[in-house]
Amino acid sequence: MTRVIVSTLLLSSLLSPSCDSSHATWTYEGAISPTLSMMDRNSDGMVDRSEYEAHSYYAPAFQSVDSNDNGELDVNELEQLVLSTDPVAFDGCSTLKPITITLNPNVFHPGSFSTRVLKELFTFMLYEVHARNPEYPLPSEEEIQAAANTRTLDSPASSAVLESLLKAYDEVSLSPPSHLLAH
Ligand SMILES: [Ca+2]
Ligand SMILES: [Ca+2]
Repeated sequence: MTRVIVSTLLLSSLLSPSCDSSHATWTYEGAISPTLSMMDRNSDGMVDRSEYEAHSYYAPAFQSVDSNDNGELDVNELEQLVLSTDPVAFDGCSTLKPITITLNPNVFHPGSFSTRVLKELFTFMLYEVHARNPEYPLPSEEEIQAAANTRTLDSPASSAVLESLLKAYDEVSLSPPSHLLAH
């Protein structure tokens, strides 16, 4: 094993323009070498089937990784394994699952900064009321968007939405955001 590490370091040094090992060129072999060293329990510089299977978990079967079919894995075969395999597989976890979170389209929307801030404020307030009382009638998506499009809290459309939301907060016994109480 020591021989492999040394030869890898030598290789890295040879590849480095400065020939200074502290600035050795990054190589796949160099990156994989510590992994091979860790798996190589009998320190013969190769990873045999039992050494591989002690760590492989859900990784591909040994024979599919042993591309030259000599019963042992060298650093290049391990490199190809890493490059072709989802890293999660090495952690003993199941393979990656599809994302199941559905993004709320109300949270991400185009428009100017002021429009977005107003829409987020109104939408936040709407969700707070809705969480407390799903039956309570609230401004529609269109009303909120129209108010946000005015880009100001003092516009008639925004004032109407805000007023109805503040009334809703009061009626479902919620405290509204304190900076809105002056309005
Ligand atoms: Ca070995
Ligand atoms: Ca092999």
